[in-house]
Amino acid sequence: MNTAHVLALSGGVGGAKLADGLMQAIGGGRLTLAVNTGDDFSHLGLHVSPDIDTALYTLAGLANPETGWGRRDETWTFMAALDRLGGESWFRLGDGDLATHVERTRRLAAGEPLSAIVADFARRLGIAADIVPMSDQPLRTRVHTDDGVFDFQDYFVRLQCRPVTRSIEFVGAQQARPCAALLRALADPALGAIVICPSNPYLSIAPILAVPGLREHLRAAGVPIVAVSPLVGGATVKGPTAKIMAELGIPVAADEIAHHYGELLDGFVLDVRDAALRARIARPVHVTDTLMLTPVDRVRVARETLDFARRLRTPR
Ligand code: FO1
Repeated sequence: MNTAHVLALSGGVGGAKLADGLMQAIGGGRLTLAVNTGDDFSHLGLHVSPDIDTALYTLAGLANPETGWGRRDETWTFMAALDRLGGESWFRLGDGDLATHVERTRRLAAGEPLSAIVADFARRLGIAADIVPMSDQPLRTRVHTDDGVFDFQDYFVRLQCRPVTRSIEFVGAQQARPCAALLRALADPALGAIVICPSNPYLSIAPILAVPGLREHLRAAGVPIVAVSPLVGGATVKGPTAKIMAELGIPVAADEIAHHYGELLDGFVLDVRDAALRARIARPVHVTDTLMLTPVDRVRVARETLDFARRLRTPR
């Protein structure tokens, strides 16, 4: 198998960590990172793309190591001033981060597609990977809960994922098309593997797969598709994956994640703490320590994932 070009699908923090490891693991190769934009929203008049920005900051070495989102060494003068004026301060925009949202909003209003803006930001931040939104059309994740229906950031940040989830909707999915740069990556003869990062399968990867035709394009690429489990020892490293699974009536276990991806997958990377579930997974499994606490862990998990994909026979 060729690892000259790897395509990874990612949500926010967990996905960006593996993408960072993949970038180093492929050396001189190419990484295309297709990122969820279902979390995007308009806030204070600005277009905010949280998962795209987490990818940009992580791959540029600018990410806040404590939160995983936002920028390191950030200052909060804007937020403090806004708070003082009684403005909306539940979603925290740091001073440096604010520049990203202001400039993106200006360029979108001038008619540029999101993908072109993100590609330019990545180039200016010195990122070698191609970071692409899954789609240039708006697709918005909406969470149906016992307390009502919420836009994603309302549910995730303002309500801290407290309401009990009943279902998840991707508004605008039928009008969305896969981003052209993503389709180009899938048609690249040098493409050797597709990696589904350990992001929330229901909130972060599902919106990507909800873009009509994308699943078929992924399969048609004819390269191994492997997912890295977001569950470690039956629990979530960060975020509400386990909570949402329980609320949706899905047993909180890594084999259920492999089952959820189903036919799309050729292989599954399972955490060593969940090794007992191996026999319940209908696809080849690689067992390893998937926790990415350090930069060294990121590269190790990425290398093992690519080696595993390389060992899989090219599917169908
Ligand atoms: N997450 C929070 O929990 N609280 C915040 O105030 C917050 C602000 C924020 C600002 C910019 C940005 O790009 C991301 C931000 N996030 C914040 C993270 C983010 O909204 C979520 O982690 C993702 O949408 C889920 O992947």
